[in-house]
Amino acid sequence: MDLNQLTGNPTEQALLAELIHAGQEHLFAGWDAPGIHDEAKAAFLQSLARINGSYPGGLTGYISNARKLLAEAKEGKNPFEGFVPHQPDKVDLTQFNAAYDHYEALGKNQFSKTAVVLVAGGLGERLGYSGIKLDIPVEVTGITPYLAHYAACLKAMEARMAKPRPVPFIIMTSDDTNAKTIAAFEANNWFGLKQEQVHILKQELVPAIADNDGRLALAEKYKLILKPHGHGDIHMLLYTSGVAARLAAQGIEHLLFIQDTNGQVFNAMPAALGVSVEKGFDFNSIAVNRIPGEAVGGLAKLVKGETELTLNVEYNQLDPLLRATVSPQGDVPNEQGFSMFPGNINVLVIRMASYVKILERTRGIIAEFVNPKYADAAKTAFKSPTRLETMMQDLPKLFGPGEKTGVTVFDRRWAFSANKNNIKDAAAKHAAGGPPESGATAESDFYLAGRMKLAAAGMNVETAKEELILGIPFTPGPRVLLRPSFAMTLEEVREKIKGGSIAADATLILDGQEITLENVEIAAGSALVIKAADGAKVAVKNLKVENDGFELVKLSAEEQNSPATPEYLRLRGYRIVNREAKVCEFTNPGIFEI
Ligand code: UGB
Repeated sequence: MDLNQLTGNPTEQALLAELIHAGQEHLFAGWDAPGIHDEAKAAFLQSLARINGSYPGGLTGYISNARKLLAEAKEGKNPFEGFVPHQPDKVDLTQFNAAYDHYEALGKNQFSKTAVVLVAGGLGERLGYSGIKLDIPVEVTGITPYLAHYAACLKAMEARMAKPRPVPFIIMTSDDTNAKTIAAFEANNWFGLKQEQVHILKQELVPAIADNDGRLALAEKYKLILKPHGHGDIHMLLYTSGVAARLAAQGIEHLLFIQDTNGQVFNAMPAALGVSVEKGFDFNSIAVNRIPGEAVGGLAKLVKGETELTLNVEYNQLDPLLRATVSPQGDVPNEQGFSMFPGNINVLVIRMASYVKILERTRGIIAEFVNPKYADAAKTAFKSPTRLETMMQDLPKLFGPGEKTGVTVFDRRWAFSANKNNIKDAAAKHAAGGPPESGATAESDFYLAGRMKLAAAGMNVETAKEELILGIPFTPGPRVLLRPSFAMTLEEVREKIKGGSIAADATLILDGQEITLENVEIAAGSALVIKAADGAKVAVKNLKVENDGFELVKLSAEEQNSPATPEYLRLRGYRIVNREAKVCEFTNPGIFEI
C-alpha cells in the first residue's frame, strides 16, 4: 500500500503504517484517488489520530488488548474459575448508633484531604431526558439540580475544615454531556465553586471491533463505528490528565467516586470516609442491602488458594457462581430477606496512595473486558461489532495482597436512590416489586433522608401515607430539606435541632450553617423556610408554624403530555406550589431570633 497516496502528512503516515502492520489494511482499501472525497479522508485520519492519542498505548495497544480478550472470550474462559465466594469484610452502618457517629466524626476530619469524582458521561437512555441528567432537579420544592446539590455539598465540606480549602471536583463527561455540563456551570456562576477546583475530563468513544482478529469496524468508507468504553474510563482520564498525581502531591488522600443522579450519596459520605480512614481500606465500596435476584451487582470476597479479592460480581454472574460453588440454591435470602452479598451502588472511596501506584502501573486501563454476541457456535463471527469496555468498580481486580478492600453497608434509601427510569418503566418496575428509581422516588427519598435526620435529632416526625402517582410510590411528606450548608453529619443536626414536631405534608427547609431550632412545631400542610447567609446566626424558639405551606399538585393528563410543561416535572407527574410558606431570609451577618 502506497502511504503517499493516502496522506502527505508524515505523522499520519507513521500511524497508518502502524495500523497496517497491526492488520488494519481494510481501513484503507479501495480509497479514492487524491482529489476525490478528500474532506472525508481528512476527517477519518483526524479521528484515527484523536483516538490514538486518547487511549494509553494508542490504537495498536487497543487492538492488541482486543485480540487477547477476544481469544479468551472465544475459549470461554471463566474469570471466576476456581474462586469460592464468601461474604465480604463489611462494616454495617445501617443503623444510626454510636459506631455511626464515630465514623462520621472521623470522616468529617478527612474532608480537607478528600476530592470528589463524579462520572457523568452517560446519556441516561432509560430515563429519556433530553438534557443532561445533572441539570434535572432532585427536588421541586426549592428546585435544586443534581449538580447544584453536589456543588453545595462540596462547599459545605469546605466550610467544615479547620483550614478551609476548596474540595477538588473532577467530573467525567462525554461528547453527549460535555458542552451542557460546562454550560450549566457557566450559567450558574460555577454554583459558587471556584472554577479552578473543577476539573472536567471528557471521555472518548472507542472503535468497534468487527472480528476475533481485532479488525476495526467501518460504518462506511472513511468512517469508524465508535462506541462507549464505560465508566471505567475515569481511571484512564485521571491518569492521562495527570490530575490524580497532582492531587496526590497536594495532599489529597481519598477520592470519593459518585454517580450522576444519586441525591443521597452525601448522607453516607462522612461515615464511609471515616471507615476508610480507620480500617485503612484502599478501596471501600458503599453498599446497600440487596434482595437476591435484584438487578444490582453483589459484593463478594472471592477466594482461591492464597488469593482473596473483594469484587462486584454482576447479578447475572453471581447466581451461577453460587450454584457452582457454595450454594446449590443460588443466591438465597437471610432472615431479613437480604442476600449475603450486599448491593454495589458504585459509590467508592479509594485511597489515593495505592490508586496512583496502580494508575502508573496500568496507565489507567482497568480490567477491560469484551462481551461479543457470536453469530455461530464456533464463535468465529459476531452478530454486530463489539468493543472493549471497562467499569469503575473493577479496580480491585488489580489489587495484590498488600491492598485492602472493604464494604460499608448503609440503609438503602439513606445512601442510594437514583433517577434512572422513565415513568412508564418505573411504574412497571414497582408493579414487579422492584425499586422504581425514578424522578418521583428519588425526590421522595431525598425528603425521607431529611426526616431521618430530624428523627435522629429527636424531633417528632409524623410521616404521611405513601401514595401512587402515575403508578409510582411517593411519600407526600413531611418534605424536609436540610441543606448541606446546615448540616453534613447527624451530630450537627442534633446540635442544631432540639425537640419540636413536624406533621405529615408539612415542609421544612433550612439553609445556613448557624440556624438552630428549639421546640418548633410545624402543623400539617404548613411550611417553614429559613435561609441564612454566612455569619447570620438565627435562633428559632418555641415557634408554632401554621400556614398553607406548599401543595403537591398532580399534573393533569393534558399538562403531562404538553411540551409547555417543563420536562423535569413531566418525568415525575407533579409540581409543588408555594401557597403560603413562611419564608425567613437573612442576607447579612448578625444575631437573629424568630
Ligand atoms: N457513565 C459514564 O460516565 N460513562 C459511561 O460510559 C457510562 C456511564 P449507569 P450502569 O446504579 O445500580 C452501574 O448507566 O452502568 C456514568 C453499576 O455498574 O446509570 O447500568 C453515568 O453517567 C452497577 O453495578 O449505570 O450500572 C452514571 O453516572 C450498579 O451499581 C454512572 O456512570 C448500577 O450502576 C452509571 O451509569 C446502579
